[in-house]
Amino acid sequence: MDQPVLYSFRRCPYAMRARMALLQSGIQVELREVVLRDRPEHMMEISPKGTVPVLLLPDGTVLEESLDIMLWALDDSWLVGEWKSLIDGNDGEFKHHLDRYKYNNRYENPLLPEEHRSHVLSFLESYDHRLKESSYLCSDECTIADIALAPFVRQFANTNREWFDGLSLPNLHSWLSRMLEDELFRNCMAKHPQWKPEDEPIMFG
Ligand SMILES: N[C@@H](CCC(=O)N[C@@H](CS)C(=O)NCC(=O)O)C(=O)O
Repeated sequence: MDQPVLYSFRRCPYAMRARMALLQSGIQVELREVVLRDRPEHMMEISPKGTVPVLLLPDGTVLEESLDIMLWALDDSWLVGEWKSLIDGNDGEFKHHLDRYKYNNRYENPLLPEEHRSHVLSFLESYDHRLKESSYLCSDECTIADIALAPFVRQFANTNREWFDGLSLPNLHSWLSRMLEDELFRNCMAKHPQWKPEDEPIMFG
């Protein structure tokens, strides 16, 4: 195996951030598109927890957390400011409320969807505040925090686009549009059929 192998799922926000980081770094990987209800045997062998993304390196190392894949792909110039606490907040509280807002009936004893939405809103207000100071979350350049958070803010926005667009958060709106219109995001959203072991490799990057 000469190239890393990435098990990915196009619509997964964790996989999106990993694909963006890999594209940004210019590292080419073999992309294997996963359908979550029909996960490949090989992926489950190397990463029994069964989540995507998973990156298998040529030396056999397995990276099974999107943040580890981003940190492996990006050089230190991408780690700026409070990137770690922003990602922790996103992957923790933000994601918790996003899921319960979007898929409220899948959870036992959730708050009302609107209450979960309000919790997410307080994060968005703090992002908007930051984006008043700089073009991106931690600096005037795009950094790891922007790549890591944008797919989740996008998912929240798309849950009720009209409501999101009506918020008075101009800096956040402009940031999200810039992130989603960027080539990096558009290229990371290319469509691929479900991977089968007998397929010719699809190279990504
Ligand atoms: N902490 C993991 C989370 C990855 C994750 O939860 N991915 C979802 C898809 S968006 C998944 O694979 N879920 C497994 C399932 O739904 O069974 C990471 O950052 O990579």
